[in-house]
Amino acid sequence: MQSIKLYDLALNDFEKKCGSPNTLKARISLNIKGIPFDTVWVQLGEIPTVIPKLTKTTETPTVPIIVDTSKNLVIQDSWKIAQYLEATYPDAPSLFHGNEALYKAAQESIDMLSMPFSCLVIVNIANRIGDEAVKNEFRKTREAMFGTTLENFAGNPEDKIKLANEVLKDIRAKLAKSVYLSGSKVGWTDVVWLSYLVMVDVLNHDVFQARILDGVPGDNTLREWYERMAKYV
Ligand SMILES: N[C@@H](CCC(=O)N[C@@H](CS)C(=O)NCC(=O)O)C(=O)O
Repeated sequence: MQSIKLYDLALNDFEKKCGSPNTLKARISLNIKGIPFDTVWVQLGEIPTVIPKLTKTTETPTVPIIVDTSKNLVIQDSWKIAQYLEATYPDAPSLFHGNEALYKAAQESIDMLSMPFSCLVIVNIANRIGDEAVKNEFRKTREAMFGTTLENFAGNPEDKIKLANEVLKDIRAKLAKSVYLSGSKVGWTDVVWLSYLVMVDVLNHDVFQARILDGVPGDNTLREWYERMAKYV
């Protein structure tokens, strides 16, 4: 049993595969740092009861959280988890390479570019997020947030694949020149992009493999990086 526990989002029928970009950020960060941990899988419907018991705050309950039992510490939010790991394990491979502000800004830009990737998975998430009551609640809250049905929000998959590949042009160009998106060493930009791409791989596997990873004939830069990063997922 490890002293660090990562609370991650369970999806129906996925046999302990993580498909949430937020929890993936925490998972990949722990793995880059080489910190052993146990995963506690939580259903979406359990988050409001399980998480506040641990965080003991009034903050809206979400995953990921990590619990460090050796220090009696609970940290909520993927960014705060990365900051905690960076500060607590300075000798392990770095996530921010001394420039946290730059990486925070990079994440904000990537989050804004992530829409076509989310569109490619939203209906699949809605169908796998828990029992019927949880699925209905997920659909209701998201449709209220988007102001339309999930299917309308998802739109035409061909359009979203095209948009996703447009967005990835810069990423491919960067990877043609450097081993990692963060430069010569792996870092937070790799963590964030990998999290979004693994989400699509887990939730829309065939489209991801054939149309995104191999989306540009003759260009293997993205696939080679993705395979290089697989050990951190
Ligand atoms: N800013 C947070 C966002 C976390 C978040 O929204 N997590 C989702 C799962 S991906 C969640 O727990 N949602 C709870 C709910 O919708 O009730 C982070 O980066 O950790």
